[in-house]
Amino acid sequence: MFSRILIANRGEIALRIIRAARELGIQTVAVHSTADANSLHVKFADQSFCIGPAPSKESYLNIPALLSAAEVSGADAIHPGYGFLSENAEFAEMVAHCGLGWIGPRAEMIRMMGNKVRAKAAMKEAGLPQLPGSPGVVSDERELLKLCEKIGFPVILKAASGGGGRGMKIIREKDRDTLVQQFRTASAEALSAFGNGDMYVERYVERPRHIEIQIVADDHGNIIHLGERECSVQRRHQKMLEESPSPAVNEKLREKMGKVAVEAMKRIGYNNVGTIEFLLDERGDFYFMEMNTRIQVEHPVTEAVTGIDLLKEQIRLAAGEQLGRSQKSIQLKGHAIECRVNAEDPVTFAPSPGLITAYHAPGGLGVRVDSVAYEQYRVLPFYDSMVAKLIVTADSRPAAIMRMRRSLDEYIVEGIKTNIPFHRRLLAYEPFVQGRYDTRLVEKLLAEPVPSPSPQHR
Ligand code: MV4
Repeated sequence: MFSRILIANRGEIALRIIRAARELGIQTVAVHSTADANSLHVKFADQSFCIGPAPSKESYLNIPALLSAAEVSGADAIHPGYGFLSENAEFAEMVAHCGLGWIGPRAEMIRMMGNKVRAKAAMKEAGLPQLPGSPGVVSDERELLKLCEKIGFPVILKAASGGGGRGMKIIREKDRDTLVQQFRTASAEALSAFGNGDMYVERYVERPRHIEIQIVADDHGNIIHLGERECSVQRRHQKMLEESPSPAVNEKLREKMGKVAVEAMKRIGYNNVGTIEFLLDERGDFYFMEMNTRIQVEHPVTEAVTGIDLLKEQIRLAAGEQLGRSQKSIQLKGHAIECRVNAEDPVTFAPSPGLITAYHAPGGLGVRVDSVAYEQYRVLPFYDSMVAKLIVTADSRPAAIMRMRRSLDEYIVEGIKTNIPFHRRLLAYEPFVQGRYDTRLVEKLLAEPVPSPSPQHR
C-alpha cells in the first residue's frame, strides 16, 4: 500500500481524496496555488506545497512543479482527481517514469479513450453496441457524403479529440452544401480548440438519455460494475444533477449494459476506476459514446446506493490490491440524487465568484455535502464555479426527491449567487418528478415562465 500520496487537485475533490487516504492510514500532500493558500484541502493535508500563482496553467497544470513537490515531500503516488491533469496520458506516464504510483488507469488506457475515434474502434472490437457511423476519421468531403447516404439523416459530426459536447454539429437533412460547409467549420473549430481537426460522423439520436456505467477493476483481471448513473440533466453539456439508479433503467437493462461494459473492459485489460457513457434511445437501445478514465464529480451517487467508498477502492486498486468483491455481491439499495451547487446566477448561469458571507449546509439522515466552502470562504474566479455537491439518499426516488427539496430549503449561502433556486424549480418540475426526461430537460424547464419565489425564499 502507498504510505504518502500527493493530490494534484484542489477544492472538494482534494478534500474527498484526503478523507479516503486518512481512512486508509495514508499520509497526504496537498499542492496549492497562491490563491488557495488558506483552503481546507491545504489545512487538512499532512504537508502542503505552493506550486504557483492562481491561474491553473501555472499551478495545478504545472507538471514540473507537481513532480518536484512529489519528490521533495517523499510521496509515493499521485492522485489527479478530476479535471486538470486527470486524463493527461503524458502526465500519467511521467508520474510512472518517476517511480511514483499513478492513482488511475494505465497511461495507454487514458490515451486510447482520449481519442474518441480510437476509443470507438476499440470498444466496437470489444463488443460494445454502437450507432451506425464512420469506422474511423472522415478523411474528406466525398467520404462524408457517401457515409451520410449510408447512415441516413439526421447525423452528428464530432471531433476526435473533443468530448463533453465540444466541437459537435448536427445535420438534419441531406444537403450537399450544408454538409460540406458544416464539416469544414467543425473541423477548423476542432483544430483550433484541440489542435486536431479530425472528425467522425454518427447517426444522430433524438431525445437520448445519458446513462453511464461505473467500472471498478484491479490489476489482476477482476472487473465489476457498480450500476449506472443518470446524467441527462445538463445545460450546455454541463451536468447539473445526477441520480442513481436511473429512472429509465430496469434490472434487465442494467444487467445487459453492465455485462457488455464489463466484458469490454476485460477485453482491453482496463484497470482502476472508469466510466462508460452510453446514449439510451427512446426504444431502450443503448450505444457507446465515450469513456472517462478518471474518478468523476458524480461518483457519490454510486457510493450512496452501493455502500462502496469509490476513492478508497481506487487508491487500494492503484496500489495493486485485489478487488476482492464479486459482481453478485453488488446490490443497489435505495435511491441517490446529487445537485451541483454552483456559484452562478440561477437565471443567466453567469459565474458569480466572491465572498460567502453566510453559510449553513443542510444535514440530517441521508444528507451528504462534499464541499470546501464555509462562512467567509471566497469563491475564486480562476477555477470552476462548483461550490458544493449536495447528495441525498433515501429508500425510494420519491423519498429522495422530498429529501433533496428539504435539503435545498435548509441550504444558506449568502454573498454570492448560487443555482439553488434553479435546483428548487427542477425538483418540482413534473417531467423530472415523473422520471420521464431526456437530455433536453433543462432547456424545456428554462423555456417555462419563472415562478415568483415562495415567501420563505425571498
Ligand atoms: C450524441 C447525441 C445524439 N446522437 N451522439 C453530447 C456530449 C458528447 N459526449 C456526446 N453528446 C451527444 N452525442 C449521437 N449520435 C446527443 C448528444 C448530446 C448529449 C449527450 C449527453 C448528454 C447531453 C447531451 C446534450 C446534447 C447532445
